[in-house]
Amino acid sequence: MVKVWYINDESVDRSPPKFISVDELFRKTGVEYFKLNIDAYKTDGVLDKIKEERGYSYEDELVFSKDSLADYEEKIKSFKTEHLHSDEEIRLILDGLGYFDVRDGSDQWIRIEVSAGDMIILPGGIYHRFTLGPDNYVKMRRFFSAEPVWLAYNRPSDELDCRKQYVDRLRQGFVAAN
Ligand code: KMT
Ligand code: NI
Repeated sequence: MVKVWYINDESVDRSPPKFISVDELFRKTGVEYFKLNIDAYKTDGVLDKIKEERGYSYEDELVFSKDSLADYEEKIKSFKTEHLHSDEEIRLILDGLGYFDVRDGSDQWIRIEVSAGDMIILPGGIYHRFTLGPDNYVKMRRFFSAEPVWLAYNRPSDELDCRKQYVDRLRQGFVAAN
C-alpha cells in the first residue's frame, strides 16, 4: 500500500508525518501513481495498457540486495544522492520496500513508500533520490520508452533543458488528463 508524506531533513523533527494522497502528489510534483495487482499484472491487461499508451517498449528487472549486486554499496550510494534524469523514471515494485523522495515546487521533500504492486512514474527533470526499506531488499521492473541510456545528473543541474522544461510544467500546474 503506497504511502506519501512530507519529510523534514532535520533529525530533531519528531512531529507525526503529514500524509498526502497520490492525487495531491501528482498536483504538487507531476509524479504519477498506478496500483497494479501483483498476482495478475502479467495477464490482466492493466500494465499492457499503460505500456502501450505511454510507449514503454523496453523493460528489465532488478533485484537490490547485498547478495544480488556486486556493486551494491556504490549503487545504493548513487541512488540516495539527489539527482535527475532527462527521461521519465518508471518503476513497478514486485517485492520488498523502498522510498522514493521527490522535491515539491517549494523544494520540500515528499517521501513515497512503495511496495509490491506500486508503479510510479517520475517526470523527467524532477530532483529525487531513492533508499531501501529496513530489509535492504527490493525487486522491481524498470520501463523505458527508448533503449535505455540511463544517465543521472546530480544536483545542481538546473541548466539542463529537461530541468527547465520540468520547472515550466511545475509553474503551469499538473492537471490530470482524465
Ligand atoms: C534511479 O535513477 O535508478 C533511481 O533513482 C533509483 C530508483 S530505484 C532503482
Ligand atoms: Ni533516478
